[in-house]
Amino acid sequence: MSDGFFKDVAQPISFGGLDSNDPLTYKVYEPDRLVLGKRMEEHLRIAVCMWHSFASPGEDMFGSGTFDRPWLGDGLDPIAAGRAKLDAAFEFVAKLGVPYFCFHDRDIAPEGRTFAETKARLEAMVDYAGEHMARTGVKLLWGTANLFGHPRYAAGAATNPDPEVFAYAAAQVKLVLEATQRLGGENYVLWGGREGYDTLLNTDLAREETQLARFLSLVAEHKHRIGFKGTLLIEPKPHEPTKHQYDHDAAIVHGFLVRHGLAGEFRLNIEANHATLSGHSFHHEIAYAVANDILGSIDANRGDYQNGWDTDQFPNSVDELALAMYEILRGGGLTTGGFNFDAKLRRQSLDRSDLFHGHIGGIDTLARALLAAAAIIEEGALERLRGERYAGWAGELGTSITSGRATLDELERKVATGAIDPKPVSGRQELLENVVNRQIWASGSRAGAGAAKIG
Ligand code: XUL
Ligand code: CO
Repeated sequence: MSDGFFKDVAQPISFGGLDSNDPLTYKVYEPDRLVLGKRMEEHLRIAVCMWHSFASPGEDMFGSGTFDRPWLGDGLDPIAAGRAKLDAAFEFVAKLGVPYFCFHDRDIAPEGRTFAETKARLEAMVDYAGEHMARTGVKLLWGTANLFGHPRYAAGAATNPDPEVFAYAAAQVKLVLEATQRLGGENYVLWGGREGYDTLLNTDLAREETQLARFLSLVAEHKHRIGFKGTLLIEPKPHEPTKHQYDHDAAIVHGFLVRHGLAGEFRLNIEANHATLSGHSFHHEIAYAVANDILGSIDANRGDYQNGWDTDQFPNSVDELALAMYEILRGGGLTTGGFNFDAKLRRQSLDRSDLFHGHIGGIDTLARALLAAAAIIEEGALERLRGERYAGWAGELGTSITSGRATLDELERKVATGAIDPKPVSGRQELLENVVNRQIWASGSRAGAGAAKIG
C-alpha cells in the first residue's frame, strides 16, 4: 500500500470552532454534537465522491489536467495506478473524519479489452476497496455504474436504439449492483447520464420511455433476487450532456415511476446543481421529494447563477442549504441516504491540500445549515403559521369537500345564501422570511434564537 499522499494533514480533522484560524479544522461540524436528539454525523451522513476528487486530473473542454495527483500520472500500470488511487482516497476520507465514500465502477477500475477483463479488474479493485474499508472503518454510501463515458453509450444506455447496448448496460449494472452489495453499500444510484436526446428528429420518445422502464424494472427485480438491502435511487438532471434528459427533475421522475408501477422501488438522489439547472430551487426539489415520500439521498454542491451548466462547486450558502435541510428534518431526516460531495475543485485549485479546504468548507456549511434548520423546527413558528393558514380545511366545510361529501349543487347553494363569503388573508411571506433569517443568523451561537411568539 502506498501511503502518505496527504502527509501534512493530521488525522482526523478536528473541531476548532469559530475562533480557530487553522484552515485544517472544522469551524462548525462536530460529529458528536446532538441536534434534535441525534448526532450531527448521523444527520448528515457525509460522503466523499471518487470521481471529482480522485479520478479527475482537473481537465476541462479547453485544456488538460492541472491537478497534482501522482496516482493519475501518465505511463503508470493501470492496476498499480488504480490501487494508488484507492490508497489516496481512503487516506483522505479517514483524515477528513467522515463516514462514507461513493464510486462509479470506472472511477476505480478502467475498462478492459473484453467484458471478462473489465469484470476481473473491477472485482480486484472492489476487493482492494473492501480491505481499505475494513482497515479504516469508512463505509460505502452508494455505488453506481458509469453508463455514459464509453462511446458505445453515445446514444444512451437503456434508451439506446440498439438492444445490444441495452444488454451491455444491463450486464454492467448487474456487476456494480453486486459489487455494491459485497461492500455493504447502503444505496445504489442510477443517473441517466445519456438517457435523453440531442435531437427529436432521430428519437422515438415512446419507445425510449418503455425501454427505460424495462431497464429499471430489471434492476429492481435483480435487487430482490440477490437480496440487496440498500435503496435504489434515481438522480434527476434536466440536461447536460444531452440536450434533454428524461430524468429531468423530481416531479418528472416521480410521474415516470408511477406510470410504470415502480414508485415503491426507487427513491431520489437530489443534487443541488441539477435542481437549479432544471429551473427549480434545491429547496423545491427536496420539498417535492419529501411531500411525495421519495427522498432518498443528496448530492451536495452548488452551481453558479451566471452559468447555465453544472459547475459542481462546493456548497457555501447557509441561506440556501438551511431551507433544504429544514424540509429534510420535517420529513424525518435521511435514512439510508446521506450528503455526498458531488463537488469538484476549480481547475486552478491545483494542490492536494485544496481537497481538504473544499470539503471542510462544504461540511461546515452543511453543519451550520443543520443547526439553523433545527432551530427553525424547535421554534415552531413556521409550522404554526402554516397550520393556521390551512386551518379551515379541518372544519366542517373543509372536511365535507375533501371527503367527497360536498357536491357542486350544495356549494353553490351555500355561496348563494351568503353562508360562504371568503375574505382574503395575508400570506405573510416577508414575516416568514424574517423568521428564517433570524434563526440562520442566531444559530451560530449554541443556544440559537430561542422560541419566540410570533402572532
Ligand atoms: C453528473 C452526476 C453524476 C452522478 C453519478 O452530473 O451528478 O456524477 O452523481 O453518476
Ligand atoms: Co451527482
